[in-house]
Amino acid sequence: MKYRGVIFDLDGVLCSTDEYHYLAWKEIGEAIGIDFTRADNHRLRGVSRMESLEILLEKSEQDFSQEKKELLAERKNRIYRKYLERMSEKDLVPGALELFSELKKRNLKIAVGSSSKNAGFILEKLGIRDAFDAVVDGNDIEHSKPHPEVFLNAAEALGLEPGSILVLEDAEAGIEAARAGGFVPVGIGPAAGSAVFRIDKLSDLLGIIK
Ligand code: B16
Ligand code: MG
Repeated sequence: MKYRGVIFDLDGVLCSTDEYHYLAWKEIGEAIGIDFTRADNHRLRGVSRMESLEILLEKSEQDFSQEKKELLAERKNRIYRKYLERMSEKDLVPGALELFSELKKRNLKIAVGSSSKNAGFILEKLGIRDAFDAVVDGNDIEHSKPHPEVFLNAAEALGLEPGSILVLEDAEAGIEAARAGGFVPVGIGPAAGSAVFRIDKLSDLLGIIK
């Protein structure tokens, strides 16, 4: 078999937290006089919290000190975490558990590779914290996607070569990261334009592995 592992992105692949990010950033935008739109939010997919803030601040004419930026990012995260609190196993994307067990049956290893520092909390809420052979998230990396660090760390933890791993991503930044690390990117949803493979739903992944 050609592939030996799958790395799953979290937000946008195994669950949908986009709306929560949007509502939280919108509240921050309002506090500093910025109209933050859903189109703006789209640009934040896969990028880190501080980089997301920098994108939001492109709309502001004010200069913010590093200290103020960190306070804004913390405030956004507190709002975002309140939304995450409401999540449960029902928020796991349909077909995920079945896919994990089918992949394991076929002797593929599975990991999560997420830019989010809240990934552990989200995985717990989704009831899949122990489902993976490895979890690498925003707390474990210095460089966020499109840098490949998160996926390279996950490959190392799985003990597999990047070329033997499919990376399932919803965001262009994640597709780029996978490509840069020598992985095989699989795009899910409309955002991931330049992936090697494209799928519409999780179970379609089995058609690629065969
Ligand atoms: P946090 P992923 C990413 O998660 C999100 O797509 C992105 O929108 C967010 O800014 C980033 O995590 C950081 O999230 O504020 O929770 O650390 O798609 O890489 O799983
Ligand atoms: Mg994502």
